[in-house]
Amino acid sequence: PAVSPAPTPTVKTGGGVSKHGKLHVQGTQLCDEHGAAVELHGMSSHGIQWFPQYTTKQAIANTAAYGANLFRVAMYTGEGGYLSSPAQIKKAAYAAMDAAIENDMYVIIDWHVLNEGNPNRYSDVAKTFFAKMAQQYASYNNVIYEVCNEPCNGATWGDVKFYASEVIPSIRSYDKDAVILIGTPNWSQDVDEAVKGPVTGYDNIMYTLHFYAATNKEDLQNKLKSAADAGLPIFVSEFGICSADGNGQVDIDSANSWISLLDSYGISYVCWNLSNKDEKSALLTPACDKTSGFTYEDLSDEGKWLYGVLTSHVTPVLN
Ligand code: IDC
Repeated sequence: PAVSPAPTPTVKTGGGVSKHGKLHVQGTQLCDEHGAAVELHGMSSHGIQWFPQYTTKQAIANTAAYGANLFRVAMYTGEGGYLSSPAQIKKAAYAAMDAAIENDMYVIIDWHVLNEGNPNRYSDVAKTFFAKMAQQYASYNNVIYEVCNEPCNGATWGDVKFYASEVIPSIRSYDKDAVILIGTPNWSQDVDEAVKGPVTGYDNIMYTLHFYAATNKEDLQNKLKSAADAGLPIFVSEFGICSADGNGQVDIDSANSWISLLDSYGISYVCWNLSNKDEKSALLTPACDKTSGFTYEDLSDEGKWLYGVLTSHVTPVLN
């Protein structure tokens, strides 16, 4: 099917770590080492316990060629993820991060809390994990820490704040200033809660908002606007353009209105997910069995749309 063109971006920021260097947060805005506002764009892996084949250097290079300067490593805690096989999953996460780093990209290590609901349930494990991660990667400007994907099932902002107060020090004991992303309640939608009592005492903290364009429209956009206007630094570390279940139908009009909004606020965004799983939120078609060297025809509806968005923000390397 035809995919309508992406909106004209208001911010054009391409270029990877060698161009932008160490990131920091100034007010609500993510900035680069030279003090310029920067937007990071890219794709998220699917769960690395299921689709590690799309986290290789070549697979990620393909996303960079589309104009992405960020890759997110979704390390599920549940569903066969880190909690059940820590050694194996940690190895997969390190491999994915190293692959992104070799491509000169920023990389998010995402502690993908989902069905666990309240991140405090496994905060001891998280603390140990993030301390090791920070120890390993503190000298790289590439790494962004996402301490909990989506608090849900009744986890409150108070719960998340408590969790953050436990986990942030283990990162900061090795990495003094890398950007840290904190999830918000209700599947990372309630940025209005974070606005009422942001985490204090640390620099370079941002709060995540996640949306799925066919499900989340004006209400959530208004939440984003109010929170950003009130001074909350927001990062869209995950979004899709289909329904929130990762399937259903893509909604291109809603997707485009989200991108225009994010661009107007200079907010960075990461699209879910780089895989060929038979679901609408997968960026590759189920028929594509390549794990790199993807062509336009290999892209799903969401993939083609994202290609338009990414290439409109930078001068593409590929055609
Ligand atoms: C979905 C995947 C799907 C998988 C499911 C369960 O697309 O293949 O079976 O997780 O783990 C999120 C989550 C993200 C979800 C995605 C779509 O962060 O893990 O992925 N979603 O449901 N939040 C809102 C939507």
